[in-house]
Amino acid sequence: MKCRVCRAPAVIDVRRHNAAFCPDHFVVHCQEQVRRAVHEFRMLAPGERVLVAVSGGKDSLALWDLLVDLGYDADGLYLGLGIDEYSDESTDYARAYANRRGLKLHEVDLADDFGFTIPAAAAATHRSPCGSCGLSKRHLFNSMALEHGYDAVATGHNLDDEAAVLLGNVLRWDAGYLGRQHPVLPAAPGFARKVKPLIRLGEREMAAYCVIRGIAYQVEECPMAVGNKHLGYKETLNDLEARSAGSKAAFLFGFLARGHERFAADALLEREELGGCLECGAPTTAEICAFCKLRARAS
Ligand code: Q46
Ligand code: ZN
Ligand code: ZN
Repeated sequence: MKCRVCRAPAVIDVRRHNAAFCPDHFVVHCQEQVRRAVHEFRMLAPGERVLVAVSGGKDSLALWDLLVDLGYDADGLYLGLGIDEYSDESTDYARAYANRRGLKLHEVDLADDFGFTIPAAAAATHRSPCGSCGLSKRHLFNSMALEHGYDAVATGHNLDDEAAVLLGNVLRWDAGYLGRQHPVLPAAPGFARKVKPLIRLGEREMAAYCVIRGIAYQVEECPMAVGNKHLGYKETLNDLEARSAGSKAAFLFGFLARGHERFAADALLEREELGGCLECGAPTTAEICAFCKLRARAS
């Protein structure tokens, strides 16, 4: 296996591109893919300030690294979820990376700042922890971005994540979610722009990127993910990909090119019916937003 660019021994092959790379050219390949995604979907303009949602895992740290190296003004935000040692370790990885590169990391802690943890929220609501977790992340990344004047929030969702979410949405034909599933959600009153610059890179590529760049990250899966449907969708797509390289990317990018716009109106309608939460001001269809309700129940 030789590097496609320089013919030196390759350390990773990317089957869907029919290519292999040496360490240096693999890093260039990842940068190229992010540059292309940002450009193609008009995620960020030069000079804009980005808030990167950092979890301490490979995707978000690789994303931060790539954006900074591509010249973006990118700070991080770490959200402490209170999931035992998993969260403690994840905090350490996020801080260590920020320190090493001299980058600014904002930190918000659910327990210290809002009086609850994700396990407590799951117990109080009798629902899956991931529901409360996703809700809290969306709410707090958005409110921090607005409060600190960032132009966009960037998340580390990669090709595998987005294809798995798409499969779940298609299996239920959830029109609202399909309309919102896009690598860029534009800003609107009460909403910061949301972007997903890793959409052209797979999970395996992000792990390799971190190893090559010497970025230490949380390798453990979140203990609350067990039995999560999302993991099953990923496995199914990996089976398809093993039989036919490129099917995952074809599924996702085909939807974005030819399917998404058919659902976009459903998602826009939902946004128009929103007022401000009486407690925190966030956009909501009710008097009190879902995050403030969760906080009241769980704390
Ligand atoms: S962190 Fe949160 Fe994930 Fe853990 S509780 Fe579920 S959603 S699995 S990305
Ligand atoms: Zn090379
Ligand atoms: Zn609220």
